[in-house]
Amino acid sequence: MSSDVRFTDFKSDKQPTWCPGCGDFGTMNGMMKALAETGNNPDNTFLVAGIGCSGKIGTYMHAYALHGVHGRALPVGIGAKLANPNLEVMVAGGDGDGFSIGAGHFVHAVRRNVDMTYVVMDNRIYGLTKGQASPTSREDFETSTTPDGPMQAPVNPHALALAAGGTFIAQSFSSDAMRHVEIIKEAIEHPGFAFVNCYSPCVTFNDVDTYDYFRDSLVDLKETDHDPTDKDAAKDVIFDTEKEYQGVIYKNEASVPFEDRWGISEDMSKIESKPPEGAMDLVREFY
Ligand SMILES: Cc1ncc(C[n+]2csc(CCOP(=O)(O)OP(=O)(O)O)c2C)c(N)n1
Ligand code: SF4
Repeated sequence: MSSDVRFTDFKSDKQPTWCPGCGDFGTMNGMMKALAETGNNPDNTFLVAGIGCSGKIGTYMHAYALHGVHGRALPVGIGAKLANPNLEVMVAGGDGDGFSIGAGHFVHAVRRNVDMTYVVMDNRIYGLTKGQASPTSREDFETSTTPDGPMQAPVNPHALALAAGGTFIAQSFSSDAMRHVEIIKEAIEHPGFAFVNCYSPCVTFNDVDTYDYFRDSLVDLKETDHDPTDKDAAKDVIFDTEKEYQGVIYKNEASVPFEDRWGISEDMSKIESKPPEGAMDLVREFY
């Protein structure tokens, strides 16, 4: 891997169509910086994006990329990593993509613990489809389709991840650029499935979960005595509904990625084109 890669090497030549001020700009810039600063380059990086405003990131970043099907980015990332463990795999998408239609994949991706990074660009709304409530919207968040709010408590993605055996669970904020980069770098370097929920405000459809709101309310775990290797301490943070936190909430230092546990270290993209000896005899046995 080249050491002189700059974060701008991860920028594609496409002009983002995100609204001016959208949190997704900061989230993406931080991801590119973190990739460059961890010694990655566009040639070894595979980015899988979901569907949504957030999903457009697959077009705006220069790397191997796939803009997939709504809620289905994670299994594609897992498959790619297992087929070629040399790839740096990053998956990104919105809170709708990850925690409603893709919720099943999220839980099972966490369980499997393949070495990859999952960044959820959480704006607590469906942006692309023009402002409906998402799974992380507040109970009383009024939208055109939920005039009295969703009338149910939001999903707690960190709790889902912890319950599924998550080995790296974190929260960042797109506007706190330095901390966002630090957290994503730690996620990339974690051996296993690293989940970072990033608050990425939607300036067009969400006038509640704004930059000002997050700036005023976020408590940085780095400035507290929080020990991310302590699961009980992580639970306290995750179930504290009175405060918003940023930082690494939980990290299992004994994490062994799925592919290392099961000896999947071969780059399958280099498999010879002819079948292994005896393979055809085996196939004929079942005719
Ligand atoms: C199978 C399927 N169902 C529904 C949609 C419509 N759809 C497109 S994006 C989206 C939700 C977007 O919200 P989120 O994932 O939070 O991303 P954001 O746009 O806020 O970044 C929906 C429901 C779709 N494209 N495909
Ligand atoms: S609608 Fe919201 S999430 Fe989508 S680009 Fe605009 S500000 Fe960003």
